[in-house]
Amino acid sequence: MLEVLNPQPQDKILQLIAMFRDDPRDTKIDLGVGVYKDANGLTPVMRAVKAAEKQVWESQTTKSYTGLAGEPAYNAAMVGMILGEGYAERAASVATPGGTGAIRQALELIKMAAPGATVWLSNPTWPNHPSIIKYLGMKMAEYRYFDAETRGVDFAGVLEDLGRVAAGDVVLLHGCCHNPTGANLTADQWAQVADVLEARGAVPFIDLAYQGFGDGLEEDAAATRMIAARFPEVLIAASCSKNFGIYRERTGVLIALTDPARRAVVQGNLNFLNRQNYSFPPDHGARLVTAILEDDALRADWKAELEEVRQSMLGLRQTLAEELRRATNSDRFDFVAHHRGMFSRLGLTEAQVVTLREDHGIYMVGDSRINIAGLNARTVPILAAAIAKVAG
Ligand code: PLP
Ligand code: TYF
Repeated sequence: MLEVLNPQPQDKILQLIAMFRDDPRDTKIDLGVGVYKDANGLTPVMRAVKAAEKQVWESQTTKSYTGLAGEPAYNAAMVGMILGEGYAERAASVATPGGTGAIRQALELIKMAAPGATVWLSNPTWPNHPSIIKYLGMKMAEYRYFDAETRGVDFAGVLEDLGRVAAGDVVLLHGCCHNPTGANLTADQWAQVADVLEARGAVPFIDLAYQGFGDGLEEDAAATRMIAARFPEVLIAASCSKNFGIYRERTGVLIALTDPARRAVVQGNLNFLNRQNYSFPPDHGARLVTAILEDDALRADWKAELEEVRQSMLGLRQTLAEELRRATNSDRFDFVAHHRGMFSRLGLTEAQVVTLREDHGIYMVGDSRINIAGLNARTVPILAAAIAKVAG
């Protein structure tokens, strides 16, 4: 049986981890995979997460199964964090293994409900989006998103392409902190996108993996909240990997907003999908998140630490843009300071990315996406000088 299997393409982002590890140079710099790192290059367990783990360890009396949808308290806390108050009647939700699990379950739900629908993806997008859609045998299309010249959003392209979406198609939008570009829609542009989707009769599907990493916890949910308020049906796949720093706990949620009259059936279908794929979702990370969001002191401390993380990335963006100005004697990399989230796509060629890796030991994704959090005060000028040398 297994002899018929062919090798599968590897994830280019994850491949970089091994390449970096195997590079013997101690000057090497890792700007690859999207994991937050502090000034010492560490990905610490957040203070509130540690405290919540202690609480859980002390108070947990059983590890028996939870519900198929996960703990109701987790789902409610996540709906509250993402959407605010007022969605209990409209929101069906399931805990999932990470944001990826939520995306996968959302796509399976779409496949069950609308097998002929096309899922529209931004060009570019996170590579796992097209990969999972292809694996599920679903139809997909792309809308223009990134302007290679300005390194901002090609908004005319976005509107033109979304203007071709058919009624019932699904449009996947990054709720904030676009991966891989770092270029994001303004509030006004979001409203225009909503107008187009509404006019076309499309269903918005929001991937929210970086809430709190862009402009702030509330600010990063604003677009999702606007969409939730305007559309009768919305899918939201959210991840706690980054904003709670619990990557390996696999903690996410899928929220399906629907008419209150259909909520119970939609909820039943989400439970069904969990059961088909893995029965009960992981609980440990979800339990920590619930403990933090439900406790005023823990929540305040978590928010404070998340804000420190966000500010440190903003500071790095600012100094990198300044160093690049100096090193290239131009303002053409100023966009780095305007991007938001962990990533910026620099707009370098693949050959330049290879040169940075081979000659300078600087590792970034092949499309020239850098993880801002991989930098620190010492390495920012090194990166700027190397970019100036390679692309100046
Ligand atoms: N969506 C995007 C755009 C991402 O960058 C990520 C990666 O972290 C995810 C979803 C899901 O992440 P995870 O499955 O680790 O929660
Ligand atoms: O884009 C990133 O770097 C993160 C982490 O298969 C990631 O989203 C990358 C690849 C992958 C899973 C997570």
